[in-house]
Amino acid sequence: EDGYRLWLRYESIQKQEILDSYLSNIGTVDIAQKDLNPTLRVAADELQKGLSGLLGSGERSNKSRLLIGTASQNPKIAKILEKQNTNFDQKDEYLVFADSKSKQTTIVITGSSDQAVLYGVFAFLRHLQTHQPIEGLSLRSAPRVENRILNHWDNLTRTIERSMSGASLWNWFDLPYYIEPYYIDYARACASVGINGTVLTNVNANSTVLHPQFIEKVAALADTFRPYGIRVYLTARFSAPIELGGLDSADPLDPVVIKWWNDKVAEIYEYVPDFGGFLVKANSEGQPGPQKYGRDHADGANMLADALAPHGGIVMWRAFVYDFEIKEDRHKQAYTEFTNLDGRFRENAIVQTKNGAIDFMPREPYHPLFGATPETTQALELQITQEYLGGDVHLAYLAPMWREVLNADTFAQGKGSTVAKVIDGSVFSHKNTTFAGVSNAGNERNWTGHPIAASNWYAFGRLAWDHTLSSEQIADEWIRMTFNNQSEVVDTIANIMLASHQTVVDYSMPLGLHHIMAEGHHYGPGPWFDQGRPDWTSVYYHRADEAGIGFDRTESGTNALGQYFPERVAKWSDPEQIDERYLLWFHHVSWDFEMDSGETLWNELCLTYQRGVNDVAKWIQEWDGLSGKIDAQRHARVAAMLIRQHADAIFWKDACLSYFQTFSKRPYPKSITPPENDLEHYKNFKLYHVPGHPAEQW
Ligand code: BDP
Repeated sequence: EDGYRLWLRYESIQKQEILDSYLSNIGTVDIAQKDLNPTLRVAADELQKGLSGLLGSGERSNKSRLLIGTASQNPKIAKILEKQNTNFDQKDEYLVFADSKSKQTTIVITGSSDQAVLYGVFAFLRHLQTHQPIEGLSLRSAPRVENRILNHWDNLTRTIERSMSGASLWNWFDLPYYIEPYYIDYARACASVGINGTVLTNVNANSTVLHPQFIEKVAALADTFRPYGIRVYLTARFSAPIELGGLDSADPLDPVVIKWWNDKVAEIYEYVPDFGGFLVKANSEGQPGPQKYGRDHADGANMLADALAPHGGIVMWRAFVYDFEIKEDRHKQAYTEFTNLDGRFRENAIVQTKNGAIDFMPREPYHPLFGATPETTQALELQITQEYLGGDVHLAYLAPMWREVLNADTFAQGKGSTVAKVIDGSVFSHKNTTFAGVSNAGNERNWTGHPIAASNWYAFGRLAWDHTLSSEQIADEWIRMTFNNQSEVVDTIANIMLASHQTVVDYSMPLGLHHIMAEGHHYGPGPWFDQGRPDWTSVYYHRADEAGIGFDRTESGTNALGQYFPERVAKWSDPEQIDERYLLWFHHVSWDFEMDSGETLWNELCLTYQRGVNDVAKWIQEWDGLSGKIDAQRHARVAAMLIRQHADAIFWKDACLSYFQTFSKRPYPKSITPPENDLEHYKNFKLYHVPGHPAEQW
């Protein structure tokens, strides 16, 4: 059991009474052969695969039947839906239900499109994998967001930026001739949670991917993914007209440049008729962009949007922008630039915004840009890869973190204007709604390195489909499908997973601390780091001194807080009232500041680091208790990684506390295990064992 099958394991059901009930209600699969296009064919194949795995060789009722297909392609389904007066008015909406009469059950898996039928098949199989009753079966769901897209930060050399799960999945050298069988399993995994797009290449883009030799390779991947409803996207390097086209400019208003992109896009569509479009990182961290020519982000985005529009493509223009000229607070730059451009973007130009304003920190307050651009569609970009959350080594289930952002109220149109509702278009009524996640999949046998990290891929897809799902429900489903349905297994793993994000925050960057990681790699601590451009250091962000710690972003500081809506500002500008999880993000407070618990800030900081460490120690015990209850192979791998996570957590705590104590000059509270070494030891530590990582010594 090496984890390759992810949550699509379809292991035979051992519980007799559940198996019996399924066997008597799930009959022969009836799929009309007429118009059986590739999507319906993979839906039928998946169903067969799932049922033969789950039900094994058990005899299925010959009285019951299972109908699958759309109304237009399967007349029997059309008849049933007509009788029930069922219509579909939403894209990719599926409907799965059972109609039982004495000993005979008819199960129908249908929907508004072929794609919806495939989603319905996966929903039905999930129902069985999680041992839900078949009586009264009725599943109906439609995606709340149109584009649900994985962003792969994969280089053409097959390294993956900020990931540790092996090499890139895309075997460019052998494409287009050789289709790795795992491409299909990737597509199945994506489709099973409703993901319908994939950006194949890194945001730090290489224009070579736009060369016809590469487009041919991209087309082979697109052909492979198409039956699963997954469209392919690419990152567009803004200077490609120069590098690839031999032009002397990439000015987005230059007719020659415009023509180059129009031709390039038309060429791509010849190879990939349903090409999704481009994702662009421009004028950020050294990437080329329109500002070089005195143009702005809207000029750049619109040029590409216009090239893509006739073919039905979109451009996702990233709001993660900051340049080399340091402004007073990097936190403010995206908001300033993009609110000024609101109303200028084409309908198919979407601004893609990270969940927070700095950069995927272990915990960030939601980005002030959400809700601040009523005329612009904004996509949410999450990071599935755990760049700042212990790489693929630490156990961190991220649904609770994403829920925090989705639930956050922006107050854009009064109370209840949550980030989720801004993204799904219900606050400002936008088209092309988009939910993006930086993928954590690589060519490791189990795809994601840490076996539990696959839950984040799963959770991303489920939330992109339906952002109202709870972290608990998603964890519960994933555990049952990935491991098994024994309640002790489900409860133990769920408890660990649901606590894990908070735990990682506790031992790394608690109480609103951020960007205090080591130089170059983002794995371990480096709160002392103070070299180079200020906003790449740690001291710029924690601002610890003898008086206290934290970044004053209120009116008395940079006033980045002022970029939020007034209701939010009112609450967060007062250190006594702000949610303490964001305290040091917005306030510089004294070491003796009194926390809700009654402890001083210094003591609370120490106790929080210690709690993080203690939590991981507890998990080690709890995970031990699962021995023999889940398969040995994955059990052993997680157990080993927890030991490393514990050691890393201690390292974080000891490094940070011994450093911060040089400012606080206060003793550790009694219940703290004091750091094992002196500060120099932590400062001198270097991590050398991650070859091939762009940061070299990750
Ligand atoms: C940062 C990563 C960097 C990415 C950048 C981005 O450290 O590798 O290129 O984000 O999102 O988190 O563009």
